[in-house]
Amino acid sequence: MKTLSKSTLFTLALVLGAASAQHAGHDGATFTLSQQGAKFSLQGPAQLASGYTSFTLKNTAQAPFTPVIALLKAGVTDAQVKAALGKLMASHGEDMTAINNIASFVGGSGGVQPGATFEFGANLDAGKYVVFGFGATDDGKALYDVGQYGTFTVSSAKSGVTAPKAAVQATLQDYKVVLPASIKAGKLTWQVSNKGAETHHLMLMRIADGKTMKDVEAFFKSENPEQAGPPPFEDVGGLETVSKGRGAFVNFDLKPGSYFAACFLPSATKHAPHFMLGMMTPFEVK
Ligand SMILES: [Cu+2]
Repeated sequence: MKTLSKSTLFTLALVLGAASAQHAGHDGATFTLSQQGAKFSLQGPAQLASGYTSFTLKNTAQAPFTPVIALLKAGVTDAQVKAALGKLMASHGEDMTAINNIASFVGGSGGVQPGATFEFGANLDAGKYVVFGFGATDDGKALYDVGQYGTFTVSSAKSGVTAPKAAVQATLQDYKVVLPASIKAGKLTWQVSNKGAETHHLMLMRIADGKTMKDVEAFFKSENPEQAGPPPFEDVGGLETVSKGRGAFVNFDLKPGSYFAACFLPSATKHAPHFMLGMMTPFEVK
């Protein structure tokens, strides 16, 4: 009998693993980013059911992955999406008008490190969706032009999956983040709802021990934050880009301490990031 090579066995294990996951009634959708040299590839299901879906965004590439998922308005083409994203990049991320006109953001992550995975869930309407990495390579190529771009369709058939019960409600408004003043430590499911008119995200920052919200404000108000020393806070996770009327579920595992929740997305009309307009709310984890 011919011996199977190691790589054949590995491939076989992947195929069997995928099959058993499907047969076990796996109800989520996994999108995996891989990399070969300067080219990326984004693999995932072509079709999903509508209703609640949990997404797993997996980074097997060597660079951080910033995946975002959006529902396209009927008839919008990939070329139109890329043109709108091009305008957003040309404005250094400040003008979301073109992309907001054709797409409704469902959620995503601001940074999945190599080898890491990000999970979130959302209610999906039927339609055509895009999933893409936002940003540029070191030599200035848009990530969606080097393979970090994919599409999938959501049918009108229902997934039948119910959304998880959230322990924390966080509401995004123009321009306010509303959430409980005190949250229990440990892994909790958060429901993030965008009740504003603009596109928002939710970023969670832990304030350094011994520092306060006053230090955070002073840091942001300093003339040159890059030279003001290390920030008095650290990024502990978040949920990327959710359009008006949408919401998502995400788990955060926070240790005790002082935190703030903020939105750093830009207001094109007010020429300021949302946190400068009030979307920055302190909270305690106990
Ligand atoms: Cu915002």
